[in-house]
Amino acid sequence: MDYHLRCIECNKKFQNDSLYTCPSCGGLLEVAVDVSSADFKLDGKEIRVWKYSSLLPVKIKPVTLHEGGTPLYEIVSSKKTDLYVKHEGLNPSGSFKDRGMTVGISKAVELGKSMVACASTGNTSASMAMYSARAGLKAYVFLPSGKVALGKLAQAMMHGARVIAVRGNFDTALRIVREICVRKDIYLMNSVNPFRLEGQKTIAFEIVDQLGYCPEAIYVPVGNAGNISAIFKGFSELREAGYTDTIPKMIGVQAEGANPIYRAFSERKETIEPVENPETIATAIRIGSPVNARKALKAIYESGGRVIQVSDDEIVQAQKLLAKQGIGVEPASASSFAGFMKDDGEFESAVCIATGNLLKDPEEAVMVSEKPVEADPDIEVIERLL
Ligand code: AN7
Repeated sequence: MDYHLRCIECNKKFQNDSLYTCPSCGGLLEVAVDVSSADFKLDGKEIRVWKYSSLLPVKIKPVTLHEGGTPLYEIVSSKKTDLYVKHEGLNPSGSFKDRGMTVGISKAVELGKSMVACASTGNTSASMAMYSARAGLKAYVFLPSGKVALGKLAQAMMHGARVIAVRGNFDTALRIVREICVRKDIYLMNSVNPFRLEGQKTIAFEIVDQLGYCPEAIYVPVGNAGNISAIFKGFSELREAGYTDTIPKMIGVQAEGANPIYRAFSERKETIEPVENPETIATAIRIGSPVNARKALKAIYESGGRVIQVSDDEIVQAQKLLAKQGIGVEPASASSFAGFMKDDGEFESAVCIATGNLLKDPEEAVMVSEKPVEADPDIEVIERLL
């Protein structure tokens, strides 16, 4: 498949896969793929990331842990919409990041890199640690100290990454890792890396593959804003290749305490003002200065979508409602459903992306759930407790 990197700001084209941003204007790059190469059928069969390899810009045998192919659950809601939840928490490391990582780590190997790094609110680091272990690469992870959910930290540590807890928030950690990657020739795996987003666009491919049609709206939790950009790109490619006629409205959902994209959208702006001290129970999206803001805002405007903000309370309520239907997700992942519940958009069909697994943040789950009842091992006493 033919592809090149293209700057989303100045439109310049590049054939050098090692770039992250435009050498001439500093803009974000995207992978422009030749969609006429697409040779998969959206027939609902054998769904996983590498089913769509004809549109994935990797030239070697990929590093894979069998990612993608996540279930699309029909769920009951109070609205008239045919509603589905795509449970990305059922990927190998428990989040959607694995889709990007299988492509990103394969690209690292293809480029001959031996070291990779990322700043992370947790899930990127867990996924990167896992895929680097698989590929035999050295992994360096930069986390906002004390602000990463336990399950994610455990994964990064167990899979052998070198973990550095930076005294600062995610935005600070990202600034540092970007500089370190340049100094030390380490390959950067954050979503400023355009190849990561290529993997994540397969969420769009899978939705149409599973549903057999293109839904009217997609609700996506937004933190660093890579995923919503990637999903929009996926739908755009499907339309360009003739698989669908329409593109869903991309509806971004942010936490009230970390809402720079919401604010920009409310004023119909193309760029964001960073939120200085982002705060939310959904630590995964506790991000004040999203790198992919420009891509995400384009996706939202071009698709006729919008941005909704939700409170921590609304996030927890949504998490509990999903849990009641057998779908266990971490707080950030529930924000998409919280946004749907709050929205007055009357769609015939919609998909909420649940981005990460309940087990990622066990401390939050314990904190917001009914506590276990302690009891002596006495049948009569225990019977009365039921
Ligand atoms: C569960 O792991 O940024 O808008 O460093 O873990 O593409 O950033 C995680 C983000 C949503 C937001 N849901 O996605 C990281 C990180 C979950 C997440 C998001 C994240 P983007």
